[in-house]
Amino acid sequence: MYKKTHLLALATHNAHKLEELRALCNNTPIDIVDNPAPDSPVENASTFIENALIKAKYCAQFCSNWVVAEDSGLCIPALDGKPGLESAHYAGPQRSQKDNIKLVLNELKKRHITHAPAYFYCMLVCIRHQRDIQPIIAEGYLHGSISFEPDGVHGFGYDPIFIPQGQSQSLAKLPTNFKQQHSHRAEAFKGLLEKINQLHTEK
Ligand code: ITT
Repeated sequence: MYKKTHLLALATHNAHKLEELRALCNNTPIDIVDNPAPDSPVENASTFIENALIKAKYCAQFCSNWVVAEDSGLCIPALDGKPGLESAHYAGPQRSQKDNIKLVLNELKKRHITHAPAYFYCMLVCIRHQRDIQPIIAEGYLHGSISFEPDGVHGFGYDPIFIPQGQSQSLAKLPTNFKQQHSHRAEAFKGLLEKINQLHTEK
């Protein structure tokens, strides 16, 4: 059993993110507790990092732990980077993830695009308290392309239409440990962990 020395609160209401980040904490000194905030702040910034900080600072009001938040999305250059920051609600505030996928595929078809490179991006921020002026930050990418036939049941969001570079199946079809090793979230988490460890060895 790995000794857990850092207990971080995760500022998300997305159960899939929580599950993926918890799994990434295996064999690390980090453990993640549920979001103590009763609701979510408005994410109205124009960059991933600012939105992640909005979530982290909001959550930090409700606990004394260090807080981690992440803002992520699918970016498709052929759609000028969309859904991007709007990934969670691309088809509208009340629409499902299936509607989001449908809209992405329709937008590509409308432009007669048959091959669409794309990438997932994840920005992770960690703050020690609400007024932390030096947030610890790390980012991650997963490159690939869009599949026009949604397929698979693993994961969440756009996983059924995203084929990682070098693979022939969607993220939702690949074994779940693929994301644990290669995802944008996994890369960002590794970076964050290195920085947190560094802080502790510098002390
Ligand atoms: P919180 O703000 O509560 O963390 P959220 O889902 O609203 O949850 P974001 O605003 O960061 O989070 O939006 C991220 C969206 O990007 C997410 O809802 C998916 O649509 C998409 N996304 C991010 N990572 C993904 C992944 O690993 N697989 C599939 N889709 C992903």
